[in-house]
Amino acid sequence: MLDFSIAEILIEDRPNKYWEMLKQINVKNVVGVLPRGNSDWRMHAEDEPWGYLPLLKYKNMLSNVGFNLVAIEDNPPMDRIQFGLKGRDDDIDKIAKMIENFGKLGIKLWCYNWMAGIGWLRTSSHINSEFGRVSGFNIDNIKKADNYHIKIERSELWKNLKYFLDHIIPVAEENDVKLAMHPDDPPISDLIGIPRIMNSIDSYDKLLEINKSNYNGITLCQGNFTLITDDLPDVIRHFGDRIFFVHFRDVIGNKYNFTETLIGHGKTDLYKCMKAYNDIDFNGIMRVDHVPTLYSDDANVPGYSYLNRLYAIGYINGLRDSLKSDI
Ligand SMILES: [Mn+2]
Repeated sequence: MLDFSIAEILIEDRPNKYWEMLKQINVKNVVGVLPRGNSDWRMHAEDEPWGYLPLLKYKNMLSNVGFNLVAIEDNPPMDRIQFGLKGRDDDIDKIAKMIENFGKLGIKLWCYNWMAGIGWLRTSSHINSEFGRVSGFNIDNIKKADNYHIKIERSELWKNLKYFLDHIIPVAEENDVKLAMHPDDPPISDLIGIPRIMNSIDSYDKLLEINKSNYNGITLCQGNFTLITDDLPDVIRHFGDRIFFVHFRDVIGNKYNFTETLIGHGKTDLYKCMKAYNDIDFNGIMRVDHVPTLYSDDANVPGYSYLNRLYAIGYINGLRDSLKSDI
């Protein structure tokens, strides 16, 4: 049975008209980011947006509008943890505290990633396509880029990840907060001189192997996973109940050269994916991810067109309804 919750990510620091539109199409659950830019009238922003009080204020703002904050998708500073640098234990302690705060506030999922140093990357955010402006990545564009200033071996990244999980997962268990690892984006194994480790099915098997807790799980970002497998529905069945969170989007191209595209016009068979979520009784959270920017849309963040996200939410609802047993 498909008992998942459709949530939408809110990237604004205060209510806007899109939030009202989401409620009107029955989206009540939302995914948030750390309220790092939520400044007051003195332009004072929080130094530690993972602290209890900033998170409380953020959650209350959302619930005052009528939303239930079900997940946070954002990395606090993690460079020292990922690179294994001096001071990493202080940063791990901060994350432990953040997880405790999530627990106190009923935020039951944290989506994080292990993209050390650089984070997710696009080489263009304003490519014209028949569906509106889209973001894309082309590895040829970054051939002349300087290597990242820190060097690290792949094996060290794995060691540091295990060290991190062994410290944080017990805190997550105690506070009933699940961890959902987002894949490397783009899902390639080296980026500007830094190895990356979360970009294959094997690497996700290994993630689940190095810490076997039920709180150690996956963000299945379709746009990335579809670039590392030719059979995404099979991968969904393979990971089953360790998928806690789904990013519903699609791309065209390959992992070295791709653009995002309108839902239903990419390389992924979305109906078969939804059937696979049905097969595994997916009961986590699903949200729309990057979409093309539609003409006249007034969202100013590439990939987060208000109108097209509404379209994608409708698409998900339609696919889900098509699988209801009484139809
Ligand atoms: Mn994603």
